[in-house]
Amino acid sequence: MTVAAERVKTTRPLTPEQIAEYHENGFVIIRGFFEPQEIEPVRIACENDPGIRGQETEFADAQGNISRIAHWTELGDSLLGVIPRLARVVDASETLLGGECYHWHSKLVQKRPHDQGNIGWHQLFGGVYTAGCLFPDLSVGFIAVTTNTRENGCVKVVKKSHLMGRVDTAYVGEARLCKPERMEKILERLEVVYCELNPGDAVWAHANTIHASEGNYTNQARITLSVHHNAVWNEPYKIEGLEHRKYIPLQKLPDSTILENKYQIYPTVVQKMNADLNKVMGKV
Ligand SMILES: O=C(O)CCC(=O)C(=O)O
Repeated sequence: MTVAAERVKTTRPLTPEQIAEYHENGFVIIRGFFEPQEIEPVRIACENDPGIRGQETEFADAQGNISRIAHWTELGDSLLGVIPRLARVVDASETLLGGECYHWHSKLVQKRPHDQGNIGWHQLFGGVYTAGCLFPDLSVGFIAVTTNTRENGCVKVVKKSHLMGRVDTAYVGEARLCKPERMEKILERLEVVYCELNPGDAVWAHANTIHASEGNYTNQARITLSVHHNAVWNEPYKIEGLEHRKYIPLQKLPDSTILENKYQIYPTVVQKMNADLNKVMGKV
């Protein structure tokens, strides 16, 4: 099912305006990145994939309210193994990072109706720095599986926060977040953007872009699939015990893979995580 990487290119490249917006603001919203027919099977997998349903890590905030996260590093031929390898996804990350990238990890973050878990302010680089990555040369793509609104806990980002570099972290409850004292000052000076998305819309963000999400106060589930890629030159310098973070060349797949049903539906193998968002249980 794999296709030689050099032969596969996206038919939906980012536009020069989208690329410029990402570099200027630290994120870019890409409307209609996936067709509704491509993204609906992901929502169904959340309900039916025995690798996911019931296997999520329940991630509690300081008040004990939960979000549910399924996390995987290995990419198989299941739907959720295929999406991080799709040409449009890989090419977006490589265009924004400026060169070849590989899969770091992917997550399904679910806030079921009335799950009131807050995911506090953090940077992707906050966690991967301790994993031994020297540069903030990772990208994260948040893809809306269901409608994401402010009321149901959509991802929110601090515009231009990528320009600040790495912000010191501190544990707030079990989660390691941007230091609250500094965060308070950042929020006085920079704008917060709530990324309200329809299913299939996506947001690509820089590893230093500070982001978070609030609780779901509606009757609708909020589900987001996030795909993380690391630049090849940014492989962690300490690999012992972190073999799952090693550079493995990505086998890109054509954009048409989902619409042509060229994937297996189940199962996706997920790993338990801890509250640090970037840490798989027991290892970074
Ligand atoms: O999907 C969300 O609510 C936020 C997830 C997040 O912040 C992350 O995966 O780093």
